[in-house]
Amino acid sequence: MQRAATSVRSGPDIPALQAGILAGDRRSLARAITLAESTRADHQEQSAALLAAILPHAGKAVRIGITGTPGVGKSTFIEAFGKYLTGQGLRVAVLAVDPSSARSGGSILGDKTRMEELVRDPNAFIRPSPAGRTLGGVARRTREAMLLVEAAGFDVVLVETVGVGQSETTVADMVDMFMLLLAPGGGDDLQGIKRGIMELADLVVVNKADGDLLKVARLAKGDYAAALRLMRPRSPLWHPQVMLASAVQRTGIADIWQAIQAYRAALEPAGEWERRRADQALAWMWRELSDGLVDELRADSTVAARLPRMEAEVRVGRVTPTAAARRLLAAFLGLRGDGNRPT
Ligand SMILES: Nc1nc2c(ncn2[C@@H]2O[C@H](COP(=O)(O)OP(=O)(O)O)[C@@H](O)[C@H]2O)c(=O)[nH]1
Ligand SMILES: [Mg+2]
Repeated sequence: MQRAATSVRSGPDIPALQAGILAGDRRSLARAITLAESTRADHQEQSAALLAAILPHAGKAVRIGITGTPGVGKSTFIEAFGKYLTGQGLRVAVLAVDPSSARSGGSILGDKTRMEELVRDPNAFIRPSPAGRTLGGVARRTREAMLLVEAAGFDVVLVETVGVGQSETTVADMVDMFMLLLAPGGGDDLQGIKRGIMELADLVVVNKADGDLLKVARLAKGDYAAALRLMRPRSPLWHPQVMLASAVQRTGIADIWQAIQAYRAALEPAGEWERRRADQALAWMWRELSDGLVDELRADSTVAARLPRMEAEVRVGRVTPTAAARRLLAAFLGLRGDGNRPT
């Protein structure tokens, strides 16, 4: 279908989208995120141009990752915390990284029934996890959405994830502060939470510290604090804290925001806040580079022709994985026209 001659190409008007985002227009923002999530090559190109244009206006938000096993109260907490923040006059965006959502058909944020107030709040913006086959793909789009919401003037970005594969590490790598939500009780077995996730946490929140659970929540807080003291802190400037909260009764919420401010005050003057972001940006570039190279390699016909046999030989142990990788790389590079194409 051809458009009228006045339109350069079918697709969104990028300068208009850019202006809309910078003016804080939610529809422009939503459309820009949809564009970033599209897998169409022309959309990706337009999205890249838009992201480059808004980049100087991004980076001003506090980026907070939130993780915890299903049922611990993440959605309820985000509702309470988000409403607290908008009550402080801040604008809050909620994003998610959930690589399982494509398979299960529903994102962790798809269920917005626990965020009824926040959904209707004009100072909040909630975006479910993008669908994607790989964690890398889902994470890339969430990172881009984060830049877009920042350019649109949001002050706090909450990135939610659940313990699916490597998703916590991925989210920890894109935020300033990583928060782990735990339920009271189960202090001894850490409720199946892997030690590695505990090590990523800058802040541990024992949720559901209310009613009959309050006593056991206090005990759990002590257990978790003891466990954290045995771990190496991520930064010498900050020792991860354990705090109590009730997302339902909305207690402990202000203290958590205060702890986040204290964390920032500890890291920022020393330059560590910015250094972390710089490291994250560089790591992102390298991930894009390796993803891009692997995509090119897989799309290469010479490599594609050799791949099945090579994989079979690696499977049965006739060729070592290293040797197979080297041969496939050589086949790939041989195609790049250096006259050194292996036979
Ligand atoms: N008692 C109590 N229940 C809570 C609290 N936060 C969440 N819940 C309940 O825990 C269940 C799971 O909450 P939800 O927010 O959906 O958890 P998620 O799966 O981590 O997003 C729901 O029944 C909530 O009402 C809390 O602070 N106190
Ligand atoms: Mg939830």
